[in-house]
Amino acid sequence: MPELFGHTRAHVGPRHALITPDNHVGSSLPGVTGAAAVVLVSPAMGAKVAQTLLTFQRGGAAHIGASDIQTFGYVMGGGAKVSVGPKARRLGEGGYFFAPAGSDWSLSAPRKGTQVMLFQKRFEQLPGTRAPRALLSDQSRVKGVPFLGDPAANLQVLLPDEPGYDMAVNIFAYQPGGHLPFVEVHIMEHGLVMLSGHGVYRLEDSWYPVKAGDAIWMAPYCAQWFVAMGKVPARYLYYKDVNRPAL
Ligand code: UGY
Ligand code: MN
Repeated sequence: MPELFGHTRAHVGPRHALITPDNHVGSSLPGVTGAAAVVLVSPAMGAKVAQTLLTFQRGGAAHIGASDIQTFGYVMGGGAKVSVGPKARRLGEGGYFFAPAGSDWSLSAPRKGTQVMLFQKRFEQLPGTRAPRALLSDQSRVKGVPFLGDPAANLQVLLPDEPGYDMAVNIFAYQPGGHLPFVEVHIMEHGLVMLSGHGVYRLEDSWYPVKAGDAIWMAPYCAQWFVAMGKVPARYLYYKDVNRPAL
């Protein structure tokens, strides 16, 4: 149901934020052409991660040079050819890529309307660990596991679980009524997008009804809890920073 004019479900606070598709305003991103770029989460709101939704027209493209920024991209819909360094592959909906720091990446030949969600973080190297590597894959190749033994909350870990990686990106899928087992409070930051379904997200002391397309930022130590509601499963894709000492 459309919201009454002058109203929004969006909330941007110092420790968490909710941005809904009704709020989107595009900006231009260096290296990206023929696409709308909506920066949903960024250091401008206090985050250490940037989460950006790219929506490509036919003929659009991205060419991003190597730097100390690493990029994870997930195809929310449509499809395109993606290259990370010398590796290249056509990715469809559910496909994803990881370009480590020091690696260029590009996207070309998108189907009209192709949507890609990016999570970008400045890499923090950990001496003595193996460097993160380029990856082009698909969520269907990643086995899910019941979260803390609960079959109603299924977790897919999309990046290698190795100490060299300082970021993780996972997919959580909940059966209707499935929920996080307890209110989490942790040092890791999250950027998140609802992929499908509905639910209620608790962020600090507020409860938000959420649905597909909504994006959420949770600062470190933001109290968080989710329950899937409605008649269909709810799924979300989320980022977190991992494997680095607090000091
Ligand atoms: O990995 C996590 O911290 C995850 N359980 N958090 C969340 O889904 N809000
Ligand atoms: Mn969490």
